[in-house]
Amino acid sequence: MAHDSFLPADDIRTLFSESMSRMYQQEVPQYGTLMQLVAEVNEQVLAAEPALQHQLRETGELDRLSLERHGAIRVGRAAELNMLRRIFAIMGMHPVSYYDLSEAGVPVHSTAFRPTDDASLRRNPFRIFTSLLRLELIEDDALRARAAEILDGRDIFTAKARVLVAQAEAQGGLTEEQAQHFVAEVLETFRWHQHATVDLASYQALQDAHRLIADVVCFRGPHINHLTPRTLDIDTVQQQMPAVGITPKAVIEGPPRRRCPILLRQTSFTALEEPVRFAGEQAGTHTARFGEIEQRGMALTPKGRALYDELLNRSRQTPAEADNEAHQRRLAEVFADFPDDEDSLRTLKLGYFRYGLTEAGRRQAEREESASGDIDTLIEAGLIKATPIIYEDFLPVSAAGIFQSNLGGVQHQAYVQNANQAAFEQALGCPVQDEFALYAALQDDSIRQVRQVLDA
Ligand code: OOG
Ligand code: NI
Repeated sequence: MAHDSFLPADDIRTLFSESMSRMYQQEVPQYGTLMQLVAEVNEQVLAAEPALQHQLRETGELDRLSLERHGAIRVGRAAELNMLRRIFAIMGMHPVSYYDLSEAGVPVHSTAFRPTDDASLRRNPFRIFTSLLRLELIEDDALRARAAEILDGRDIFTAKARVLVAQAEAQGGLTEEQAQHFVAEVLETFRWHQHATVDLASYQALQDAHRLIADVVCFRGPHINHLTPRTLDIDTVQQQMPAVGITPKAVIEGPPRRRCPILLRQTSFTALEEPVRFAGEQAGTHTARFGEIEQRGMALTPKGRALYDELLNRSRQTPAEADNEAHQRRLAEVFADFPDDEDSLRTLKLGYFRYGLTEAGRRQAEREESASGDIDTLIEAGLIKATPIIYEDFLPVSAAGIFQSNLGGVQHQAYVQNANQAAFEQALGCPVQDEFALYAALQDDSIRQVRQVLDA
């Protein structure tokens, strides 16, 4: 079959993220309310900042502004994770980074499936933060065996989804019609199931070991547990959530508000208690699903990330602040040590930048005069400009904060056994990509391109 009769992976991802959003807004009406609030606040920001509006229009981001940027699921077995890798690959989403959450008392390790090249990120950066339960962290032998047995008895994928995945792999893509079927079948895996697969007593035993274990083990599938639209002003949305009847988690995770935003700030409304039918028709409830928002800034180099981690640790040395305003004030004080102007961030090599021609640079290139000097000289000469590369990944401390506030806020101690990237990759069926290498490649490519055009 001719290659051009296939729907591009980017378009399949968009079909998927849009279908998922529709499904989740129906399943969790509060999420629809959050989406509305986010869209309203984004409108207000754009009205107040015409320059930002102009910039977002130029970069083609205005249309998809308030739409989902990521979601998250948790699976129980290696084979489930492995199949997800194949499914997400068809949508142009590949595993980037390894996150060890056991350190924060959550018995999972994770990756983010996301587009990795510039053009695809621009089309639709939708990602799925995907966690694999670490059964070996369940201490009680009998309970661990029972959990494994329950998980072995389920298939979270439809038979048709399996057929379509095999077909996509064999053909090298899917036609539009096949892609529509594929997305509909894959969506089934993320659907909420009101009927648990176990009785109330089994649920309770798993819940007592860790709420997350019960969430992963007791249902037919790994229901999408949140979706996350992009906000232009996370502080305002956090503040306004109660007014629209939704309860925000206590604090915004990540760095404080800054002139030059770095990495990722995120917050959520706390997970809902939802009615569940257990085996034997016993009634009960389960708390897992929520809505989140995110605001992204510049990707940091390993040096910048080390400084971020150091300052974040410093801010956590005293007991947590009860409210977000106090938390943000403390963060801002500590992060005064993190340079907050683009020039310093770039020249100190704390952040990644994309280099492009200025108007003057373009004119010079047209005249076919060659320029000389290193990047800094070319910037000083006004021929090229640097713009921050946006962070596309996640932060383990923030992720742990999101997990925790949606697991009833109970803090668990760190597990003694920790990171096991090799076991994760074995389950996944391939290595995860290194996020720093991806950002460095984007930066280096942009440098190579301007140099070539300027003949510098
Ligand atoms: C995932 C929590 C992590 C984020 O945005 O950091 C996450 C989960 O609760 O399963 O989504
Ligand atoms: Ni999230």
